[in-house]
Amino acid sequence: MPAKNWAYEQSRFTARLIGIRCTSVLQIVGPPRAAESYLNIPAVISAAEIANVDAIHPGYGLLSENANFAEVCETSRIKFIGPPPEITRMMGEKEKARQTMKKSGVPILPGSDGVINSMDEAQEWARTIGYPVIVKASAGGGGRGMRVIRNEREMPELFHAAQSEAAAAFGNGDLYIEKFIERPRHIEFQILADAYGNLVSLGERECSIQRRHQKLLEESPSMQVTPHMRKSIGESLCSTLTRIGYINAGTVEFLMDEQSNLHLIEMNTRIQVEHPVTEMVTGIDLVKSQILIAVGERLESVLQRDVEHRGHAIECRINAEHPETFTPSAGKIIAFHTPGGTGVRVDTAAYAEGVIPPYYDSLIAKLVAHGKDREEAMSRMSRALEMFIVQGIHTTIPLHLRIMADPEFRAGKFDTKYMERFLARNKEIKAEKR
Ligand code: MV4
Repeated sequence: MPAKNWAYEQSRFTARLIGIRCTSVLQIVGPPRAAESYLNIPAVISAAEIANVDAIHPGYGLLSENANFAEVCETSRIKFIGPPPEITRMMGEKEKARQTMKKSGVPILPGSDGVINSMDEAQEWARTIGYPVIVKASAGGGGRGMRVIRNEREMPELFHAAQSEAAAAFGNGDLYIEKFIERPRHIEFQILADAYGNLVSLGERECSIQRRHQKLLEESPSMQVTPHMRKSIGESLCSTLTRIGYINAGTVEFLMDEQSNLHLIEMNTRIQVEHPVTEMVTGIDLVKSQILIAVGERLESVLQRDVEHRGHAIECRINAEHPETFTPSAGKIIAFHTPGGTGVRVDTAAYAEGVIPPYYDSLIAKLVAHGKDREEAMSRMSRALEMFIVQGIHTTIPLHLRIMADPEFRAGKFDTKYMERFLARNKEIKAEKR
């Protein structure tokens, strides 16, 4: 099983612990290609019925934010571990989500009020907001259907490009427009909500270290978020999400501008790959919480006043990829040895002699280090990366070792353009060594 389904794997353990019937449906869900198995709703439902499961934890990608799937689960009397389908559907319409959050005072970027369908409207909004602006697909995500527009002359071409890309990719050409932030940091807030209107905010994660919209390393807390910001953003998120009846774990994405202001951009209604850093600093098991919430338990053990943020945690995504070219590296693992020790956590399903199939995301392990402060987390991470042995396939371990040693990273001076700079700089380092 790909490690990207780790939340699913974790949930199976928890389900067994709390006495829910739980079976691995992976053998009967279908052929390896995701389109024929994990993304095939009838195949998943059939497998779940054959296995007589009570609930489905959808993991991270795949059907985790598919409202239709959540509905089919409910009509099949299988509990979908996630928010009600109406909420998933609304949050999937990014512009609607944005307006909903704006109404209750969560800070959003200056931008259009609703979707824009004509170029004239786009020109008008851009003049009001001021260039540069960014047009985004309302049904989008992961950077598709987005264009940065720097002046009025570029608008016609780029507006139409974004529109046709969105229509082709999502079957929906709706666009909205926002002020463009030049060098943002990507910071997201974790929340947890039960079915009785109890909400807690579990602080933020810094996720700026990414390449082509794929995160590589995440940490919590963010060095740029003050206790006051954490509290005030957390409170406004909790009140908004209570009002709309949000249930389950949820992640709210923000961009931080150069003046350290946070602006909401979108919300994810699933648990995310990087949730372990929040678990490490808060001590709260998020996947277990999701399951307990789904079976109707109250969030009594997690009161906002009891939530503590202890120390610092960093996660390195160990991908089966070449560390320089990032080309996927499928195949048989020859040797596999995971590090351990105080403050080190490894989430993986990989093992020696196991085969990494070419069909899925390349994430094979998450290496998480926790320490009393960022320095200690970094030094534990470096040591753990050095001890981690994976032979037979390429991994991103050497890349993470370099990042840990990078003065810019160590100083916490980064934004979403960090990896571009890092990779340019490290080519030179290698050339010098040769
Ligand atoms: C932005 C932005 C700058 N200004 N919005 C990219 C993916 C999508 N979720 C949002 N994205 C961005 N939205 C405004 N108004 C820059 C990005 C962006 C980005 C955001 C987070 C992490 C990495 C990124 C890489 C390139 C662009």
